[in-house]
Amino acid sequence: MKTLTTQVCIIGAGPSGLLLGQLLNDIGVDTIILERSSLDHVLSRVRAGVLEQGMVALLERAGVGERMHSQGMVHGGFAITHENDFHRIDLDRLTGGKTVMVYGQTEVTKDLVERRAATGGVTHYEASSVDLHDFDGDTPHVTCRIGGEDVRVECKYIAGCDGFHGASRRSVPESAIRTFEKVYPFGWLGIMSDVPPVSHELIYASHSRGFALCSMRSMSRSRHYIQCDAGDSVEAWSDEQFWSELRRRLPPEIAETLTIGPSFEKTIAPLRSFVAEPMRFGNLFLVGDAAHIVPPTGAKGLNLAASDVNYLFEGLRGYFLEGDASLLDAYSKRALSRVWKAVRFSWWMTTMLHRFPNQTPFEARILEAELAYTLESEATKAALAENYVGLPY
Ligand code: RFL
Ligand code: PHB
Repeated sequence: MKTLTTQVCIIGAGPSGLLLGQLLNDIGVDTIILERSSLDHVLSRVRAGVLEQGMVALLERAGVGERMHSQGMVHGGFAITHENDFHRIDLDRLTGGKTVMVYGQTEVTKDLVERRAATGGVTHYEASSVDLHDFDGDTPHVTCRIGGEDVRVECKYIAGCDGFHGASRRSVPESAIRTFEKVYPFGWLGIMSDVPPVSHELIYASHSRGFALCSMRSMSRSRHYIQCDAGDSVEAWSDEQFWSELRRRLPPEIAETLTIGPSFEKTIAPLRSFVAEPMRFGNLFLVGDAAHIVPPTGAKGLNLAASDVNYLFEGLRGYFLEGDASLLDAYSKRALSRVWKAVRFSWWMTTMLHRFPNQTPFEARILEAELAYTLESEATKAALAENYVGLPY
């Protein structure tokens, strides 16, 4: 068995693990990242696209702002359509000058991977059988297999950044953890295609046939989603069927200008809300999707991962650089307070914009009134905008 030693062992090289690793690296705190998949696989995943200003600031601080600022797109608003009506949410005006950055998670990950390599950070890809030990005691360590060799990583703290299906949360005894979950009775079928986006801003479409979203990665690459049945399979949807269904959910004047083309990625994501409490167990901290999941409607998952990283980074910096553990002790409370507000916002957007099977006529009318009121009132639009650009850290 080979033994490695570090200050913080990070499980998972997704955006949470890489961002935390870089921020710590830059202040001289030593980290080792253990990632189950290959680097190629990590860089091939297509996920989020909308970054809040808090996350943009953290990425700048981690030294990866340059490509984001040159290739990402600053959006001062987005649209919500309701059947054939079009409403613009002017984020800039409603929030007093705040905006979001449209820049793909895949690109964020790539920038962080490159920066870690350039600054000498250690990441072990294809680390299998990752197992966490004694995080409640004095000798926290992680064991795994890397390149056919058994490895033991000894550390002071473990950061569980290994996503919803990772090993970290599962290694906590059930009696020590409380979970909250809501599974929505539909999914999102998403495609990526090299066609220009239908509009220069995102369009969230609420329609009697179901929800749809027109998003983008650049002015020549578009990302579209449609609400689909929970049990649907990707094979059941040809590109033609996808585009035709999307068109039907958009107001005609928008549908007419939609450019279609072959998809080069097509996946179905289930929609769920999930929170695990607390987010700290002794010397183990859960971060990002390892601790919570939100449905993508509010564009909050990746951004929540970033705010967790911010709180944990502040705590670890206090401990390692100043010998002060107070912010580390406050991690779970600070993170969860922001997490629940984003869980609420994501649930609200999802409920208001989707069609639910088995909805009673009463519930359907209430949700119609909710959407109509939200789009009519300056006060509710301001609340929507404030949450969409991201609550303060
Ligand atoms: P990740 O990205 O899942 O990374 C976890 C990493 O851990 C590795 N891993 C392990 N490593 C070692 N040992 C194990 N046992 C391991 N088990 C797993 C995995 O291989 C992986 O590399 O979690 P992280 O870093 O917390 O990041 C979270 C975000 O990825 C996620 O919240 C967002 O993608 C959610 N999301 C969106 N968030 C937004 O803020 N804005 C959006 O617009 C947005 N759109 C989306 C989304 C998620 C989607 N899907 C597919 C779920 C759109 C979609 C379709
Ligand atoms: C995306 O571009 O993938 C995206 C954008 C906004 C969302 C969800 C996903 O709310």
